[in-house]
Amino acid sequence: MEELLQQIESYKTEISAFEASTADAVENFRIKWLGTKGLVKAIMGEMKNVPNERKKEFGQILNEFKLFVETKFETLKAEGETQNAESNSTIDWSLPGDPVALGTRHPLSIVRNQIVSIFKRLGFAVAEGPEIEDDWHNFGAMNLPEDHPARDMQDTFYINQDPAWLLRTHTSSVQARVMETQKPPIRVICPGRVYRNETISARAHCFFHQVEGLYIDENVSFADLKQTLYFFVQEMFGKDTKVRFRPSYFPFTEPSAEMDISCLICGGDGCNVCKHTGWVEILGSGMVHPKVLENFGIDPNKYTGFAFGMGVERICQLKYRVNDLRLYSQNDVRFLKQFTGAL
Ligand code: 2NL
Repeated sequence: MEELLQQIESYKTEISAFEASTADAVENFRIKWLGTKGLVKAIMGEMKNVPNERKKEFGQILNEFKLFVETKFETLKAEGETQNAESNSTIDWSLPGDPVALGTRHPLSIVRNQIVSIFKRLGFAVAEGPEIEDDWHNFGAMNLPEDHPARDMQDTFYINQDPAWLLRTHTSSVQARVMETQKPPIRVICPGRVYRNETISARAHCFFHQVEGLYIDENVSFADLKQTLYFFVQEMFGKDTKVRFRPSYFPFTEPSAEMDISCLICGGDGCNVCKHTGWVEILGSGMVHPKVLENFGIDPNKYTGFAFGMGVERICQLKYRVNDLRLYSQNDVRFLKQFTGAL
């Protein structure tokens, strides 16, 4: 009997000291004390062990205790509700939200997308292919002789020598796969990453990005090549940009030409970027070599075509004046977050 009274006193001390900061804590209080398996029920169950002459006295103490617990519970509940009401009223729903930081597109992606979208408007389809290639699609089909320096271990990353598996050195291998599976007329552009065995520096990297184009049909002429690339330059660099073609050599085109544009930096007056010539080279091009057409069963007497290839880094360098190729692959946020182009 005395033990029970002591127990009730210590319960009362515990309950008086109890504070709830969350609605969950209030509910846990209810379950612990007032629940069907709670401590109030449990101590009431002790009534049967109390001697008859003290039952009346003890019953009164128990009723008081129960009321004490219920009052505490109501207080806790009321406190929680006023807290809620207060915190609701302190929220200013008209305040602007926390800004979500937007990422930026990689400069090479921006420029690649611009190039691709210009050629799409001219009716070119986009084709992609594997970065790991065989010797035929990368070199053989493109009319590169067995002893061509580009085939050297010094220049190309070989995965396997014999048979040769390698990292493509240009995206022409994708056009080769297009010619393999499609009949003329063919109009494709092939954007992608290519690999060369170079020592990394500001001006060279072991991988870079290209967009190559191929157009094969009846009566495709060098004039078509010039006008198509001229249109591209005007769209890409602005209406005032001038172009010039210089004779060149590639094993896969004949004749071949490199195209220069008037220097964007100095407007042709002469600066470091154009090495004081007023012109900067932006792409290589030419009429598809008859041997290349024959390699895919396309009759060079019926069909002709032009092709071109450009480096995306080079064009990006001109548009954004990036002076070190390594910046493109270092993923330094301070560099990347400067490019806010939408494409
Ligand atoms: C350059 C030069 C060029 C091609 C790429 C090509 C593709 C086929 C057939 C013939 Cl399937 N040619 N591609 C032609 C001329 C030049 O790229 O300096 N690129 C950065």
